[in-house]
Amino acid sequence: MKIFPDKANKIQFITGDCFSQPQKGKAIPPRRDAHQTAKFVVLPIPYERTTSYGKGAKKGPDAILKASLQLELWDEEIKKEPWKDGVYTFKSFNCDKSEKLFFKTLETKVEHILNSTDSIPFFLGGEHSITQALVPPFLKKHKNLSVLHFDAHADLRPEYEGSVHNHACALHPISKICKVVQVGIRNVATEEEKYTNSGNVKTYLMHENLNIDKLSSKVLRNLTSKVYITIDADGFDPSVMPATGTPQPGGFMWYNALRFFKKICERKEIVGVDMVEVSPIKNFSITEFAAAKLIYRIMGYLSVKKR
Ligand SMILES: [Mn+2]
Repeated sequence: MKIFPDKANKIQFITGDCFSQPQKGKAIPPRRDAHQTAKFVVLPIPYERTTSYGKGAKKGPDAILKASLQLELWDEEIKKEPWKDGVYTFKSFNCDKSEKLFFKTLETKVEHILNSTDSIPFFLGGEHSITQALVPPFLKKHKNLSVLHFDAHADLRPEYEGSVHNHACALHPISKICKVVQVGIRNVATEEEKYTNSGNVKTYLMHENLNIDKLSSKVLRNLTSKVYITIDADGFDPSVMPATGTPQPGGFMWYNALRFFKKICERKEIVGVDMVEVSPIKNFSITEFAAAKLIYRIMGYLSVKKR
């Protein structure tokens, strides 16, 4: 593994290697080489420009990191402490630039991470359009990659409100360059219907796929061997993750989603994950905590696997 040259970014751990800031009374000094040896790296990306309904996605990454302080390090389902495999959290990515420059520099940053570590990156959004910059570097690194898209919305519009980088278009450019398998979908616009179940896209509508075991078998058959997972908070039922910009009734319940992700993690090689569209509601922290717990649980599913 190459040395990670990003020296400015040696920050934000809990108990040495976990994915948040030092926890009072529990902090262990990070190992010097944590960023090279960590099995997981976390990049917060507080980007928000095109949210169309509820605002606040830019506050998502910090809220998730803060909520992660409340996680028990021993995971009750995994029955071990996944953080011990090493989790390195980067400083938040600077989103304060023009749209064009933002997408270009984010892609470069991801490429840099992939070229300098073998860690599995977890990205914290931010609005869903960031996925457009996150996936292409993975396609350069991995042959036979597909994207698992967990969302209430198909996000397949070629452009929306004058921007190709609108959150409503998040998956459109990706669907042109690799296979996309969508789950949780329960909101499709007239103009994007033609992009569902067409070309590289396989769409599983939520109401037609309420049996999670059957759904996961179908999804597994459609994904390639290596998988990038993009998780929009609104893929969950709003009772699980209420704080999100464009909520929709009737999404994945907590344990169903976990069972689903566990199967995917067991059967496929997961190369990267993003968790987007958490828009914190003041004094109502369940969404960011659920997101932190989900991320830690997915790390757990991956940590019990032999790579
Ligand atoms: Mn969505």
